[in-house]
Amino acid sequence: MNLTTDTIASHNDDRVARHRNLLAPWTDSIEQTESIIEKLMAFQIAIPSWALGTGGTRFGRFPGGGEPRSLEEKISDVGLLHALNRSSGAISLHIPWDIPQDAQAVRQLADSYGLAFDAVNSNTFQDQPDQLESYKFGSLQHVDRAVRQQAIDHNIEVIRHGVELGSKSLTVWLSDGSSFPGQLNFRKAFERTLGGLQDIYAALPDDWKLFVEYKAFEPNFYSTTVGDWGSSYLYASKLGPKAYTLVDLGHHLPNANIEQIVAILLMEGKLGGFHFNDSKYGDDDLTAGSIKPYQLFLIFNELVGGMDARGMSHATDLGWMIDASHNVKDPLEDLLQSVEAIQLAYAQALLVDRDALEAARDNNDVVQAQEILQDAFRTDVRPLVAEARRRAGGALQPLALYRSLHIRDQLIRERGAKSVATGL
Ligand code: LRH
Ligand code: MN
Ligand code: MN
Repeated sequence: MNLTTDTIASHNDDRVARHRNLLAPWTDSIEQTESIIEKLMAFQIAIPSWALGTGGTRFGRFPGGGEPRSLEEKISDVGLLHALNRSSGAISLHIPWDIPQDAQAVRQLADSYGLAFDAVNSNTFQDQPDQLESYKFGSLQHVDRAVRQQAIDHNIEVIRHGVELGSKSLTVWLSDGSSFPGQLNFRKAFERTLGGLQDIYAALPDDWKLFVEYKAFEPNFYSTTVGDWGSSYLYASKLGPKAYTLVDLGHHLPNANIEQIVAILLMEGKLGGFHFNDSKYGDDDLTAGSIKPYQLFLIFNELVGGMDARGMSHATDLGWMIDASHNVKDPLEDLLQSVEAIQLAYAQALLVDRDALEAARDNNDVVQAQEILQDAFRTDVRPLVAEARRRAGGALQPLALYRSLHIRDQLIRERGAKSVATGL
């Protein structure tokens, strides 16, 4: 599906007068406004290849039709999102759900849409039909050396695919853990897992990063071997300077203070990237910002403050990615919503008066500190995000344009009503 610049221009022409009215109050503080718009234009959020189909739950799946049937069609879907919002300029692959047959051709295709390849992800949480050993009792933690070696070899194979595509990082999420007390020797499981990660780390190219993603629960419900940011940090520290912690917002125990975790990891130079989503109960993988938008803002507040303090670039120094699932929504619509929610939180965090906030903190002025944050959070920054999109060549209202063009109907006609994308 290709979206022409003319289509976007005519959509914008119809809306630009109203948009300019909404933007008018922002011209009073022109320097700050321009600086925020520039930062938003540079900010890209990677789309996971496995979020382009309807995910479903373990109880059922209700495919909406027109789902991508191949890696090429997944790239085309992300290309479409990027054409609409100019902020989804990367795709993250999950191997073996996505195996590039001809890496050069796949790379060229992505390039034609202006897409880069973000982190590649390994999968040792499912058994594949042709595999010798089973991951039923874990992968890198497994008591059997042969299982561990199979998982190590798989990760090295994933790095190889990533190198061919121009990716620069590997995300390792392990479902390893135990379901019942007594099942596992925690210390031995940790040591075996560390040994496996060390072998994978040794295979990383010099300019690559390894992201260790943690998760407190599921599919094991008693213990997880990389269960929290503390253990991920420990693995990353023991591995070396190319290893970092990856924070998936849905992987914490209820009410965890994620913004504090982010602040500390960033301070230690060990925050590598994000999987953005939202949740009410567990790893619900809902649209970013749909349940706890204030939390998303508070996380961005730490990111902006912490990254600026370390002189890091918001555009390049962290891996920003969505990790969501869609049971009842059109995946492409949901992804447009998530990207916008992330940009809004970022823009609001850029509004925070950091000097005033520090002064309030130093004076123990709790009320003022809270007011400063809430003032930024309650500001409607939608015109800024829309303006950044317009200047970058995107649509003022991506979702409205997507709907008015009946893109899902077109995809169903092209790919069929029963196409099902690979993924969870
Ligand atoms: C695990 C997870 C991890 C996987 C993805 C499919 O819950 O967040 O990032 O790779 O889901
Ligand atoms: Mn994740
Ligand atoms: Mn998850």
